[in-house]
Amino acid sequence: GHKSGVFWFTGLSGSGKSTLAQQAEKELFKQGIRCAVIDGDQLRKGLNIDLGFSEEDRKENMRRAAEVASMFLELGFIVLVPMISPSSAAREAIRYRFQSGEFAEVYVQCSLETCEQRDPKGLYKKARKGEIREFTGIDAIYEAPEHAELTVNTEIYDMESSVNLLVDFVTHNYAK
Ligand code: GGZ
Repeated sequence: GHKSGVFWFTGLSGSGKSTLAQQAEKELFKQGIRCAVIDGDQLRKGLNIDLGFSEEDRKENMRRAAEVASMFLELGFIVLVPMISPSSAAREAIRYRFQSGEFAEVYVQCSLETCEQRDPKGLYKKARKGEIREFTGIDAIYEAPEHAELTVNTEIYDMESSVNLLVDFVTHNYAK
């Protein structure tokens, strides 16, 4: 096992990545595991405020998040990174930034249809009306992972079960 690791959550907007990461962080903390959440949406309010949603900017967004994650990893943390990360190639580049035993891709799976129904921030509605452009799943591509270490389907499982699945995966494979 390992004492720390980076868990890179990929999935559509509204798939539940941020909620899953936040709740898992709470649970891992309760179990005495040092844990940090580096949220793409949050980074975009500060460190990544200069970035938009072009392919290049998303890639840079991911690169910076990976660098921050790496710093926490070196400090011995379990690092959860919820970030859409729509491009398979960009995710592979991130994977190779880390050693094999310290990185895992977590696919937060949920159909576009359900994410669009949830639409917690009304962004899909805006994207459909053309008020937001390059929106993932609408007019920007999302490439689902084919070899994620863990898939959490938030469409089939409720948040509590999804959190349990993730926490078990982390504690059994990494936080030993
Ligand atoms: C995708 C967008 C966009 C566009 C704004 N495309 O679900 P949210 O609302 O709360 O979080 C999403 C966030 C996406 O940031 P990430 O850093 O995770 O994306 S990426 O990895 O692709 O760089 C979404 C909101 O920002 N949002 N415009 N055009 N999501």
